[in-house]
Amino acid sequence: MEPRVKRLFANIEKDMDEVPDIVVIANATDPMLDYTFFYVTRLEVGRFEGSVAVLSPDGELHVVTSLLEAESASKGDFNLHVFKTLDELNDIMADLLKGAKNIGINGDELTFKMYNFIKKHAIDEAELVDVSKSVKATRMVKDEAEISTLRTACKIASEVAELTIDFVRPGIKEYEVAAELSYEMQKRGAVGPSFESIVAFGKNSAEPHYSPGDVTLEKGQFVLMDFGALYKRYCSDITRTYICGPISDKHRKIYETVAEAQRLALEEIKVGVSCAVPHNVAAEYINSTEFKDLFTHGLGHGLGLAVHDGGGFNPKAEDTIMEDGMVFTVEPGIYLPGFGGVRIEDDIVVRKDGPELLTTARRDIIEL
Ligand SMILES: [Mn+2]
Repeated sequence: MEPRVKRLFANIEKDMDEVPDIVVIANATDPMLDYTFFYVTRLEVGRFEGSVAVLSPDGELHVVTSLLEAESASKGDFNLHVFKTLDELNDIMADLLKGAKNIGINGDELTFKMYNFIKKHAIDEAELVDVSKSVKATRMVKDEAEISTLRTACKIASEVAELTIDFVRPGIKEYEVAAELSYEMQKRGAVGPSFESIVAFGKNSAEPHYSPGDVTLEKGQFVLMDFGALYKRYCSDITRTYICGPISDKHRKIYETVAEAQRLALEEIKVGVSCAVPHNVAAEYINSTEFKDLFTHGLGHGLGLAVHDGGGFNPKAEDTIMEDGMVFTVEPGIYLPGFGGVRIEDDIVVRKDGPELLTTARRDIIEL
């Protein structure tokens, strides 16, 4: 019995009129993998392309995979079906889908090819129904095992963020810093970065999704680094903005405004509060300053197996109410085109009385 499967069906029961007989989660080819597969199987190692998980309301879990992944899959606690030939795969699928008239699928993360694969093996009268809303709600609330893994991913990123204070100096290039971030995270146990690192100097820091280039750091520039560690499939996501001195009044004002917006937003994070509130509080504060309209994105996003793991802090999230164990980023920013930008990003767990900070790197204004 897998408690995560039970939780998914409990959410389906709340969200839908009819509970499907089974839910089928299917991976296509990397990167078109449904991370829900790894959520329910808890498998930390292996790629599992073309693998399938079949979930039942009683919490039972079946996994179908090829011989290539048999060794990795044997570490899991579920009913394992390994196929060697296509005929064997067809037989296993027909057997697992036998009698299911109503089959739940994760429409948000299922490719058309795998949809047809499920349909091909289902009985003729079977109906495929989208349960992605319930999948998202389930994965949004992390259990303590997930939070513990996220804590390690965040610790690695935090240590590396503080390390950059020692080696980022005028003359270094953006891509050199990006390489150091990856190297230092992997030296601390990460399997790699959780996404392509952003390292932006000077005016480049005004582009929220900039890619590091052949750009040399000069005095009087912002140094914005947005990166994260991938650890046991879980992602951290941190942003620190330092200033290659001297710090001007303008640098200081932007930095302190973003820091205050983040502080105000963090005060609004607790169980029972709407996910729109922290964003609105941060945005209203920034809009009350000379930097009006320069905070151009949502305050944060869900974090877990994916860097954007469903849900977030933004004006449209009004109907999502914070629950204990939800994990989000909190990342206000101000972007001045042609000059530069500041973003400060931390990862938090929603708790009853306030946020639990997972990232711990220094957040005060730092001159390099
Ligand atoms: Mn982020």
